Amino acid sequence: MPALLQLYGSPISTYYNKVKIALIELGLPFEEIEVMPGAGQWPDSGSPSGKIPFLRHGDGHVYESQAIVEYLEDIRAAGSPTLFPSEPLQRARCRELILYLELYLDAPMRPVYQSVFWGKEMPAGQLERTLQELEKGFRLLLLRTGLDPWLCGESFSHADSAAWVHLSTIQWALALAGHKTFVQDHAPELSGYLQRLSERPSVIQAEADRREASRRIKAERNAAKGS
Ligand SMILES: N[C@@H](CCC(=O)N[C@@H](CS)C(=O)NCC(=O)O)C(=O)O
Repeated sequence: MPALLQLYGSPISTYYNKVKIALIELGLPFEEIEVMPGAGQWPDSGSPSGKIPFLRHGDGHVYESQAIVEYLEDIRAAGSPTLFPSEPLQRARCRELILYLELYLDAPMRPVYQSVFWGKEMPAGQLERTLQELEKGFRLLLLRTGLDPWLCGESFSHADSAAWVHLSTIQWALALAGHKTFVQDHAPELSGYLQRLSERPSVIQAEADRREASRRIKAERNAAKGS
């Protein structure tokens, strides 16, 4: 029997959910093993960078979400669903859109996440700098997609799982930072697309698990504070 795919990380993590949505969409059976960043020692129980997610498959490990989803494509059975377009230039555009999301939208948000989700102090002027960078990120993304109806055309692709985790988290964090309508105001084209994504069964499942894990982790933290 082939080894089961084991996804390590936390359902509250954006990059973990990018991979999880891909696994569900590809119809690959997998097991989830909950670990927080830096929780384990590489190579036995952690990743070289300390980051999550990572994948274990038999005796092998794959680190970095993009390497993981490309591995999933490499091992899927011939004729089974794929999350990459078949035409090479469209495949390249799909990978390009993932990079836009990760480099020009997620990366500038990191200091804001640290502040609104983890209570760290934000350097002076950081929010304004992030908002400027986001405007550029949205411009790049929208220059290269017609949202017709998905990011890379007619079929849901790896770019869409990345888009959901990053865009929904950006919206949530900006609402907490007092900019609830920023995405709507600066990239109104994304509203219908985000609605479509939120109705996708793979996204509904990942979101339900994220909410549940988030509630549990918060309760554990509060209990630890009280003890
Ligand atoms: N480039 C990595 C990014 C993964 C990442 O940043 N994961 C976050 C959780 S969403 C993490 O582990 N953060 C802890 C850290 O930065 O040390 C990937 O694509 O897997």
